[in-house]
Amino acid sequence: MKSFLSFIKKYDSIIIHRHVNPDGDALASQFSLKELIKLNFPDKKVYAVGDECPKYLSSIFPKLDVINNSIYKNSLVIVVDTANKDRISDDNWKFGQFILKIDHHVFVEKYANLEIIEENASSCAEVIAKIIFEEKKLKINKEIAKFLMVGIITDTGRFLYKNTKKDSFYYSYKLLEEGVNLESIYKEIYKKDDKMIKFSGYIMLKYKNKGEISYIVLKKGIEKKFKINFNEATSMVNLIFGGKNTKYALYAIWNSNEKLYKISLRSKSKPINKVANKFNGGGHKNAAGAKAKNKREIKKMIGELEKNSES
Ligand SMILES: [Mn+2]
Repeated sequence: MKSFLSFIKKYDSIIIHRHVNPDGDALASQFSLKELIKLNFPDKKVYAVGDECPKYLSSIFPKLDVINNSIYKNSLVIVVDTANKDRISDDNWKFGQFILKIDHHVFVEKYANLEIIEENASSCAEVIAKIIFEEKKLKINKEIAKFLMVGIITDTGRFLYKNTKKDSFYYSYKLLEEGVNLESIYKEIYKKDDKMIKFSGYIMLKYKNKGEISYIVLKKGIEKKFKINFNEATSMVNLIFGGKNTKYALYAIWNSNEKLYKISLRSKSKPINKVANKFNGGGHKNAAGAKAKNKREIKKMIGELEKNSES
């Protein structure tokens, strides 16, 4: 952890990246670090870059920075919440003078000069909170604490998922001590509009079961039918994961930009990240992502999950 600070001290310009299609934890990690560095080292220039923030989080996080590429060669680049380099939003990350990774995903590949990975942490925000509270000299404020809280809340599904551990509560306690208002965060994140409620209903009605697997392969262009965007239509996998006989869930949605199915996988007990690795993906033991070119590949993936469940 000491080395983390020494690198921050060394650079006047710091650019923070995270994964594509950012979730609450990716943005929380990015903006908490940005504000943390600005607060403790006011002379430094800090930027948070990447693709668009999803609508449901846009009231919580500030706007992303758009920067000139020439800044990179003298900058420290920090990549948060991203296990493999293909998932980093904005290819310019590699032009940084020094690359630092902070993550909590299962290790996939080394792409940074220095990697701080805590596989047992619920979220990348929890890793950052740990760094802050262990490094007693760092100042924190309510805004930073709020961002970190959002990261822990969203990655643990409000302290519901299996990645919720003692430390998740310990650091949440420390963050609440900074004056974070939990109720207002919940209100901001979990407000739903009617379109999303109807889309949720559709998924719950249409998903199928095969043995211990619950799955749904959404029709191409389903977003248009419900007047929602791709990001809103993605990551609804937990809706089909609750059945008492369900041990695995697979949620497939067509990504028309990449021309492939984006798959979310969940497992209640046995690890599925190895299955995800076979299909161009990766992630955690119980929650992972993968890709498939067509329905035939999705069938194969379901076959692999069945094998996994027998082994
Ligand atoms: Mn995360």
